[in-house]
Amino acid sequence: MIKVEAITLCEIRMPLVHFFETSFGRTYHRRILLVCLHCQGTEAWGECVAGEGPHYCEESIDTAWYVTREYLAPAVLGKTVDRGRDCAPLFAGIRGHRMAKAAVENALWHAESLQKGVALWRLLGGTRNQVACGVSIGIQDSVEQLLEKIATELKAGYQRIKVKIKPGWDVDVLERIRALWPGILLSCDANSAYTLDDVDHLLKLDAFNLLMVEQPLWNDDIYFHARLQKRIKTAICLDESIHNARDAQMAAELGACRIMNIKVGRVGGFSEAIAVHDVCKAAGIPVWCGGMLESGIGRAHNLALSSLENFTLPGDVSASKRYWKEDIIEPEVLVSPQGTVQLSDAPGTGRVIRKDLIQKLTVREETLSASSRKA
Ligand code: OSB
Ligand code: MG
Repeated sequence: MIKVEAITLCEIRMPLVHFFETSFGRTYHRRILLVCLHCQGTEAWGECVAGEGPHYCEESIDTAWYVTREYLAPAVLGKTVDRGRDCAPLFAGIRGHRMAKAAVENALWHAESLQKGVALWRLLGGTRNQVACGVSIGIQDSVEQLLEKIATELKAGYQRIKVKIKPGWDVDVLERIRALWPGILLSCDANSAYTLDDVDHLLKLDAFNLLMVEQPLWNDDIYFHARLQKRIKTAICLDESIHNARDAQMAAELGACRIMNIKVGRVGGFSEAIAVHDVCKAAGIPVWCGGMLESGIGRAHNLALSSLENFTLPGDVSASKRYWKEDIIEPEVLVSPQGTVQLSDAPGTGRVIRKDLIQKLTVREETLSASSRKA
């Protein structure tokens, strides 16, 4: 039994070690909403992966703060639940805001794993304690800089390189990469930067033996990706357009992709992420875990999810030090020279939350309790 007595919302500001650029813009620092549930002596944490603005999806850290404070926290405060899985039904009357919901739900799963004294990855139904890691490399100021970054990550042992593309930074860039590394596992991510007018151009990607091209078309589209997948040989991977298990089923039935990326924030929490995983497994579609430039809390949750059976491709789950000078968990996420992360059997995520450091990074904080809401 988990009783949620109080919830602390905490916004931290963390500068990135290196800027991260996608087809929708460049990020130099992250504003991250952390959610801490206070449950009879247990403190459980979740991370909201929404960005600073509504660019990857409709949510932002400020919409997430608002909806958590006004709707999600009141839905769980003072409630007693048995399991993290029981969280989603409490939010049934609240539409959308999946990243905000995921932070609360995932914290409840964390609470459950701590209370039961089991590893979170086992609670989620994971079957492997070693996770394969790839990296996502943003658009750089020059191709030379990108090639240098790829060389560094390959030397570190990462098993798959993904590069961000957009019109004007695509075919020529991939040509330069393949000239140096003809055999590496390579993919690209357009973050919805193209339209059907670009199909002939997108077909040129078939020359590069890519593992996949991620979300080439509109963020809210499945149907036209199916039309494109009929023409392009490279496997399409959907990211932005998959919000739940029904979307995954539709994409599978339409043939809109041959690979899927699962981000627990994008689908609203661990229970829906597991449901998407199961749909893909039944449809024969391999999945991998996406990343959203998470701090250690979200990073550890992504690793736990990646232990499920059908996560057979390397995920965007990489070391803390690629993003942060100092991460807010201890030990931070370390990647082996073989490009893997070892999952621990300790309760929860096997990491200590560095509350001292969180305190230093905090720019706003508010604690809500069942009694304060009634006032
Ligand atoms: O599409 O995967 C994406 C970051 C922000 C928004 C969208 C995406 C990304 C990444 C980051 O690729 C991957 C990571 O966290 O390492
Ligand atoms: Mg993506």
